[in-house]
Amino acid sequence: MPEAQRILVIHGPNLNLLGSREPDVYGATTLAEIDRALEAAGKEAGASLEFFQSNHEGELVERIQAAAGAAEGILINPAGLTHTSVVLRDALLATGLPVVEVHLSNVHARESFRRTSLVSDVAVGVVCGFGPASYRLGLTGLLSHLQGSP
Ligand code: CA2
Repeated sequence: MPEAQRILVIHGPNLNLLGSREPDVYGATTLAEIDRALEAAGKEAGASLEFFQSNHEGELVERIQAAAGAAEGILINPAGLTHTSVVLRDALLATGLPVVEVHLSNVHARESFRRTSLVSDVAVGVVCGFGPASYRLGLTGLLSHLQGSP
């Protein structure tokens, strides 16, 4: 049996609030529910997933740094840090790992500042606008990238 692909799933600041506030924008699904569904999808596809959420930029950087050599890819919703964080971008680049950026909302259909991402150009792909399904679609894309599909 081939080794499971190890994927680190990162959730940025405030995503711990999912399901409890602003359901009109971000839906009613909690982060734990998203993780559970993603874990099942990963298992089905032969991947083992690790999950990490933090509201602190430095903690996110440290977890990303630790993924180098310990994971094959990173699936990340950088949340608000998408639009501002050079340090998160630098940490992702430094791992040398393929990164897929995901967003629940369609960031292009909202305020103009959300159209800027400091992560997108260092990612192999970006998925946004499909609610929790963005994560599953992003995982499928990341795994197919790892298998060498164009
Ligand atoms: O659509 C996404 O997934 C975002 O990454 C979510 C970020 C936002 O800053 C990005 O532009 C797009 C916000 C995450 C905050 O999540 C909350 C969830 C529930 C209640 C309040 C905030």
